[in-house]
Amino acid sequence: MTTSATGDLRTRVAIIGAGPAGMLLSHLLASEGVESVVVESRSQEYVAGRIRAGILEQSTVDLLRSAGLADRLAREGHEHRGIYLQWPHERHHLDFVDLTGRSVWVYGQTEVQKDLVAARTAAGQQVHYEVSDTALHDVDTDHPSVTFADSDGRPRRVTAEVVVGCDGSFGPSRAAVPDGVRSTWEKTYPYSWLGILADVPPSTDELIYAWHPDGFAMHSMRSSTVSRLYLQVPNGTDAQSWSDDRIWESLATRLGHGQDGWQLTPGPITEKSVLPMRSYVQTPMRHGRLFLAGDAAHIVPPTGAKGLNLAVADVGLLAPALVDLLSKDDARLADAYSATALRRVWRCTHFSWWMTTMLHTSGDPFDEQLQLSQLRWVTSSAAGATGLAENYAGLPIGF
Ligand code: RFL
Ligand code: PHB
Repeated sequence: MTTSATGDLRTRVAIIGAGPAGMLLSHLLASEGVESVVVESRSQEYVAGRIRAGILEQSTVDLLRSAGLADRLAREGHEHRGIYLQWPHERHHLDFVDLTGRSVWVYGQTEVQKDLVAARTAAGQQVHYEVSDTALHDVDTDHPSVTFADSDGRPRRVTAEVVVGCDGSFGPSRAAVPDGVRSTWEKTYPYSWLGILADVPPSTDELIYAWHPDGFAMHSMRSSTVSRLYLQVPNGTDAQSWSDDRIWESLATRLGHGQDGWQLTPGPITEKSVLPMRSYVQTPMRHGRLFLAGDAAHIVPPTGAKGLNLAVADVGLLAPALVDLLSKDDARLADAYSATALRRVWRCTHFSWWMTTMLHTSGDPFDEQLQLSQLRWVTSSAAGATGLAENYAGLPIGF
């Protein structure tokens, strides 16, 4: 990388966004000798502190391991064999290891992000935090660039051979694909999640996904002392309008406190927020020398635990494609990137929609009977259970 007297930078890959997709991409490229510069609108602490995903699928763990990023995950993550699916008076365990030979890990996105930042900091990666006015230029030429104002307000330009948009759903990259080229698909669901973090040991050994006439509820966790729980709430709900007591009472009802002696233990709530549910896909995931990865190209509702895993899968495909393109002048993987990545994106989009619509109540009694019928099938038929397990524990990278 070179820096001119005016502060302009030249690198091979300019990455917009220092979330999991952007930081993992810079790591994988560096391990193959391809340098990059990352620009991020938020502070390092803000990005690492955002409470988001909690489940890593097998292929994500495999990729982090092979990239040398899984030491703490091996020590502090918790491997789970499966999940519980339940509805009033019935709880069923789906054992993914028995069904598919694959498992999942409880390890928060906050921890993945800290591990990525530690590895990139140790390697001297250049990341510009707290930038503003990020803009993409000349992406359909072979000298694209990104301009921004650095944290002191100074205008900067990074000129690269490739720009990768890892800037999530609010970043400028997806709109840098011209209107006549891009297609978008979108669905907004008529409900949201109220999520809490609580300083209390989980009341379950593995995650519980619960259908209930009052609405969906889920019991997840972050560690042996921290629980993460969710309640279906109407769109537009203000998190602060739900008192802690009301949250624990609703969780107890929907998760079946007292059912077969199972107890939900409440505890101090340390974080409360509302998460809208949306599906979104933008195609193609490449335009000229601009590539999109992660939430910049697609959003899924969290019910299938796919958002972070899909971002990692994109980057797992994109890194070798860019190495071939830039170091070997071989464009085959780069040319195939969008179509290959979109196969998995649409699979996960369908799975996330399927889990969401199976478990959230809409108030329509006909739909409720279909949901219960589907839940009975998924938990009693080997074919139904295996289909869910295969999608949840994750398809291999490159599917
Ligand atoms: P990220 O993590 O959103 O990172 C994008 C980064 O780009 C930065 N950025 C810019 N940088 C420079 N210039 C600009 N103009 C920029 N605009 C934006 C942002 O500040 C940010 O740091 O996307 P990435 O890397 O693709 O990773 C994707 C995952 O973060 C995401 O899929 C999951 O977290 C989704 N998700 C969840 N997934 C789950 O599997 N389970 C969950 O429980 C879960 N909870 C969530 C979530 C996503 C949420 N968002 C996006 C609203 C909860 C929330 C609140
Ligand atoms: C979480 O722990 O935050 C979590 C787990 C599984 C999901 C969604 C969120 O499906």
